[in-house]
Amino acid sequence: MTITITAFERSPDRGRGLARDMRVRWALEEVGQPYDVRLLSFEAMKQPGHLALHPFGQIPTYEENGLSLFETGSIVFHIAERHAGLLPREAKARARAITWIFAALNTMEPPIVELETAVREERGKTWHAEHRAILEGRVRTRLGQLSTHLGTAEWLEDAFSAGDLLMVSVLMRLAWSDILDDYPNLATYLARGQARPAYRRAFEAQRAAFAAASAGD
Ligand code: GTB
Repeated sequence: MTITITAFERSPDRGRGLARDMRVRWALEEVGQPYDVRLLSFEAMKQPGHLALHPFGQIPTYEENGLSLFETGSIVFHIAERHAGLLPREAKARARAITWIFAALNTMEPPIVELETAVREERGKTWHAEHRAILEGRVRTRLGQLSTHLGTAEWLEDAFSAGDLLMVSVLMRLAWSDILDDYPNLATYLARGQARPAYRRAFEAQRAAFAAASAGD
């Protein structure tokens, strides 16, 4: 069984782990599944060949034995369901871990991405500071709640799960700011996730792909 994922040929973050193929690479590394990567230019992502795999013309996609998937939540969940290591076996613990997948993507990620987008795209506007403060307030509300839940625990539930993988991946998106400094247990949680050997392997693979694509420049 060969698994093939897609990723940016030249990620705008220069392979620093922020593009979403990182989540899929990390999940595959956690469960010990080898994978191939098809690197795509921005133009190729909008061509019919890729749109047949991903209706929105984005990365990552996941292909395995005639199945093709898009959306990192769905892909990570699929991997976690089929291989040991990312979801507990016991039914209630498993349901809780799956809940954290949705919480990371539906509750935490939208305000974080909204803030990041505003900071990137609205800087010159006269109302930017006011809008930014509103968006940052929403992010801080969620971070405060998450921080309270986590407390002194290592992971969101008893053991590391796909929910933690996605939550850490979402919190990484605040790396451009110092917001997490105000939530020390979340900063430690993020560092704990990024210290996992599977994360390091995935990060190195993504970085190497960018370096190889840029070698001839
Ligand atoms: N909901 C989808 C999922 O989770 O799979 C979102 C997929 C998505 O946003 N893909 C982005 C993409 O293909 C790449 S990850 N964008 C190109 C397009 O839409 O045309 C988003 C991303 C890109 C770059 C950085 N970076 O350089 O820091 C960070 C995140």
